[in-house]
Amino acid sequence: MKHRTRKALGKLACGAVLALLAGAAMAQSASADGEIRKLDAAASRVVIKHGEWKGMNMGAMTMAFKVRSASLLDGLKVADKVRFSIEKEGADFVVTAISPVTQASPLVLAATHISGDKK
Ligand SMILES: [Cu+2]
Repeated sequence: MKHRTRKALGKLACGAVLALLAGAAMAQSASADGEIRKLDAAASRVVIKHGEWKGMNMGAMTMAFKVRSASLLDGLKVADKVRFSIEKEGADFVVTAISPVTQASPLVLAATHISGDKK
């Protein structure tokens, strides 16, 4: 009887560890801002220059990503500033979402407005 109880507990603990590992794997996604350096829709790849990325433990670099679907690259072009999300799949970083970031920041818009008022 005692043996049985211990075995059951062992199984339970093992399940809990697996759940924790699964949770850690799912947490391997992040988003960042970058600039498109290269587009290859046919190969579902994109090369993005990104700044320091603390969440992913990376310094500033230019790196290649797979994209989940080539259609994610529709309407994008080299030199576009983008915000993108990635997920780690094995050894690959896969882009799951990517969209252009508008060039004019609120600060620039404010400056334009002030100079406009002076006229
Ligand atoms: Cu990187």
